[in-house]
Amino acid sequence: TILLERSQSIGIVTLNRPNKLNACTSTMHRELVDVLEALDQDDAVRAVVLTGSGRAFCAGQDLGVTKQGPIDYEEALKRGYNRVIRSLTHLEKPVIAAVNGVAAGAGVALALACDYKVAADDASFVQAFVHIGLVPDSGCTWLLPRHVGLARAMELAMFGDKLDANEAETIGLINRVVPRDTLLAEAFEIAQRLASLPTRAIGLMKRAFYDGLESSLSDSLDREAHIQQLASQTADHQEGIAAFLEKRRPTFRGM
Ligand code: LHQ
Repeated sequence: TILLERSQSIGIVTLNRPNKLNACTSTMHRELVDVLEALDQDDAVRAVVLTGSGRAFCAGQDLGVTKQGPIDYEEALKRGYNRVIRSLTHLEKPVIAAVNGVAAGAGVALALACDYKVAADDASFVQAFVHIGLVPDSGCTWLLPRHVGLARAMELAMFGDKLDANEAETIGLINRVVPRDTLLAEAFEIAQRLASLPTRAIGLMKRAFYDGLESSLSDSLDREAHIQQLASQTADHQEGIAAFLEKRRPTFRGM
């Protein structure tokens, strides 16, 4: 249900249940966590793209499984979605969401947990939870207001209206909208650009931003100092300084 392709230094992860609009099952969660952990460990990979096959990005939880009997939602979330969201946000490399179509429910969370979001012009975003009497989960209550502010987040969650890609860009839910036919090429180009940057520094800044969102300015200052110390020990920092002094472009190797 998850495809992994490596191309140059990019890992391309594809949610692959197109006839169910890539709605998530527990198998899919397990595979996704395994793939993301493998990419995190793989030094040859310096950026990751997450996309969906077919006409949707991800329709959230597979509602069909409710027919097989009652689900313990708390368990399903803790074992499934929560681990996926942590794998994305803890991955110390840039992750690009290439949103190829509708993202609904937890599918929106998958995109929000990525570090850069590019969407096809016909993609859309819907906080579908309210339509089935549920509340936003999979990190949406944390991620959504941090992207679009509390007023918009509450509005999207309460009404559950579909937001098109251009509106999503305008309110800061995503970074960029591109023509549908060029989505994967654009996402790959963004990934390549990010992969040519100092990967360790990007991984560390990602950690610092997430931690910073949950702590005081004073604690953030101390944490930045510590994280900067780690960044300063990388070969890419030495290369950056050398290139500056020699008035040439740096060649970062991601270490
Ligand atoms: C689907 C689904 C789907 C199964 C489309 N499941 N088949 C986590 C843990 C535990 C519990 C609860 O919640 C969560 C987190 C969540 O994510 S809750 C939110 C779950 N997701 C939704 O409520 C979204 C439901 N889907 C929709 O609202 C629409 O399908 C969207 C807006 C995604 C797309 O609409 P359309 O483009 O009009 O497509 P469609 O509705 O015709 O769907 C196409 C097919 O995909 C259809 O199957 P069929 O056999 O008739 O062709 C749908 O039944 C199926 N599908 N979403 N989540």
